[in-house]
Amino acid sequence: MRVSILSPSVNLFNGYLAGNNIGHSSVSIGDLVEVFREETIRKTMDPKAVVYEVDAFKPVEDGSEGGLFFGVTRINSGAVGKEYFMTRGHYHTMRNRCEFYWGISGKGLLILLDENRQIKVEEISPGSVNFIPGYTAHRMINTGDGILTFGACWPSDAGHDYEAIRLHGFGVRVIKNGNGEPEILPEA
Ligand code: PAN
Ligand code: ZN
Repeated sequence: MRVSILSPSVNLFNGYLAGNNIGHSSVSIGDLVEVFREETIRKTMDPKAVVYEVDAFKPVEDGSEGGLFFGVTRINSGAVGKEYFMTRGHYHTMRNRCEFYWGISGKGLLILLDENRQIKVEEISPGSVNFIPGYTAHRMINTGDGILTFGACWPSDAGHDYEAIRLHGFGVRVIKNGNGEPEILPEA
């Protein structure tokens, strides 16, 4: 029997994914209308400035049952006013679908919001693993001075629902306080 060795097309060590079935997306200041508390400040910023990028490895068809997707997100260091750069955040369209996140580089906070609007905040750092249960919206925030890079693995039929967050928010905001430390404030 002959068994051939295939080269893996995904390498996690540098936080970038490349190869077959890997898509890339980039989210800039101009895309994040009314996502940050200080919308007036956001409008004065360069709309082309990149807030985060996602590489997503989709080895099965989007929406298919039983498959998994694997992604890497890189959030730049920065803020809109005092509010740290963060992902838009979402529920999964199929609400019971779970996900793993894990830290690759940098540091940040993961905000988890369930459908009863109960909030949990978890830290993420290189090597940390966070489980996101079903029925729970998730947003990652870069509270560090460098790029926050994290991995994610989620079911291929989960889907992304951004609308519920657009309408009702996350309940909290994470800002840099006068001591340069992250502070979690209730959403105004
Ligand atoms: C992640 C996120 C990624 C970008 O792959 O999609 O970090 O965040 P937003 O989708 O909220 O813009 C994931 O949670 N997938 O399900
Ligand atoms: Zn998700």
